[in-house]
Amino acid sequence: TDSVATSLDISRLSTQDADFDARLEALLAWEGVSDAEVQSRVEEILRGVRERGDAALVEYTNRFDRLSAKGMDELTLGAERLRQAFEGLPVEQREALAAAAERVRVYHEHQKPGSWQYTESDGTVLGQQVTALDRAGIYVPGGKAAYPSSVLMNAIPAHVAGVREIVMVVPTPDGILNELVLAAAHLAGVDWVFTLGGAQAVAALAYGTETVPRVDKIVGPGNIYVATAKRAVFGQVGIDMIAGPSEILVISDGATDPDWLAMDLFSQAEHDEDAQAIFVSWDAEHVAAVEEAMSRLLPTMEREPIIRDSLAGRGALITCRDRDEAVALINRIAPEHLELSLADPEALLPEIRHAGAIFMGRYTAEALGDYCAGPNHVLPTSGTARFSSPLGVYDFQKRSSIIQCSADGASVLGRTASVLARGESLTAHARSAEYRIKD
Ligand code: HSO
Ligand code: ZN
Repeated sequence: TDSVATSLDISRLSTQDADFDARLEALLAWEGVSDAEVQSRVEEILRGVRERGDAALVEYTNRFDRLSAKGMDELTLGAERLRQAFEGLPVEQREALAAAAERVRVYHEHQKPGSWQYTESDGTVLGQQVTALDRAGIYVPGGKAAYPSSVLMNAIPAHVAGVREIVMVVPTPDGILNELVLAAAHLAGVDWVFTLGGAQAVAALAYGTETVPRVDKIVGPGNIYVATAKRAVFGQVGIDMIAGPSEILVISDGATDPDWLAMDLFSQAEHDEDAQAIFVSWDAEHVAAVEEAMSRLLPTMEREPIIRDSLAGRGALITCRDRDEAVALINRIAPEHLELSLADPEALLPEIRHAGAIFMGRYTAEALGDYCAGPNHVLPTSGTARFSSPLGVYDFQKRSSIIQCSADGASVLGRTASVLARGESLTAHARSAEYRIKD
């Protein structure tokens, strides 16, 4: 079996190795690409759409997606067309999509924060009012990364948040429409779809054109042109995180079927060559068994070349000393997806401080969460789980503070405000407060 074991190209690490830290850091390193050439092309496209609106949109789209549209009407799909896409699906797909959408909706309903207020003894009321964005824009990539599940994950939280209008853009290179993507848009409550992509689609959402309504926030993944354009329009509009490649970290206690674990690792690796799959266990024989399963199963995979590149480039099998070392590794890596393939994941949970989504126990494959468990699959990547959270209802809402002073309250606050205002030499502030002081 020696030749089988060595046929898998993947980093093998042990926390005992002298060079462990350096090798782990090298594996985790991810440079968000920033390219001057791309930057200047994106700026030109943004300017074109800002200055010439629909005409520029049609022109860029015809050029980049090889279309021959004469106007924006040919690049616009309304609610009726989305409904048709849904109704045209084979019943099995229709039901699966609807089941997933419903579970995602119910989960996100739980996230809805309430407005709150409290009344002080003098009658002054203080509080916070939560409101939804008026309009959200969702970018859906075309081609091999056009995931209907991602349409649900981006649009449903917006819908649950109470966003009034949801606008989606999706490129259709060579005019090819993805009916599943349109059906998902229908289920998720999308109002309009424009078949636009790239920086021109981001520009349309950010600035608005004669046809495309200007949105308040743009979410959704995209290629380097889309990411660069989103960064450039940030400030004009809100944006979500700029996602890096997808990652999974699987921890096992030695009792999970190695074939299951191998396939869980492959399920992330198959997303793209830059995706990262890492396996950790304190049971060295188990690590070897997972490696054997990976070698044996890899040739059976449809996306074998992608998985192979991903594992060779950024994958790792790590043997550690014990559970405590495994927990320290988790918190250091701050993975996007964490699988705790253990008998007692609850025991570990309180110690997990940084992870986008935590999959508890042997039965909870990440794939279930990717599609239909309910939580969002748009998660912080590249260690950003240290400071950010899954996409959620809260990303489509904002808060206003509420202050309502009673006459007595204004009199008491007036004294404090007056002193501070005079300290800042702002006498209009001071006098405005002083008018309300009762003597
Ligand atoms: N694992 C991906 C989401 C996805 N998986 C979509 C399948 N389709 C990023 O979290
Ligand atoms: Zn996935």
